[in-house]
Amino acid sequence: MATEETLVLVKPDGVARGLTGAILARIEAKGYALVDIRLVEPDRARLERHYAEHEGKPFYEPLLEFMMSGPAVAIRLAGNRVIEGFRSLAGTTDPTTAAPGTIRGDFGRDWGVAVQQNLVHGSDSPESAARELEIWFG
Ligand code: DAT
Ligand code: MG
Repeated sequence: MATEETLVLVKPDGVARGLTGAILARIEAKGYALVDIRLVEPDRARLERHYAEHEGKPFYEPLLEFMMSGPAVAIRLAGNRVIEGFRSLAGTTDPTTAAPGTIRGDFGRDWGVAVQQNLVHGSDSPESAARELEIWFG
């Protein structure tokens, strides 16, 4: 057993489309523990910290604009190998080709939306999880 914590975000598209409950249901069905959860309206400064690794990339500005387009839900999630496990539940980054059975594959739209509208974020390593949990939960 390697119990660990990760940061999950239900992004503004997930909240706006009323999918928060469906996404939480999958997380809970897997057996992960909700340690903390809150509705957030992140400002630019917080998003710049969160997405620091992507600064300068072509999709950086549209990504920040999208993340400021409405409320999101931040979740501190705990479980056995939850960092890798949640990313497996989420599916690959581009929802157009994410596998069926994953959050992005089942709920991601394939028309008229950009890649950043992929419903969820999950930390990608123990180092990222520690850094991101500090940014969103202090
Ligand atoms: P992930 O969210 O799967 O960890 P990432 O960390 O590489 O993916 O990128 C962060 C977010 O940026 C991603 O959820 C959506 C957006 N993004 C990534 N690559 C993109 C691209 N080529 N075009 C548009 N948006 C992109
Ligand atoms: Mg990432």
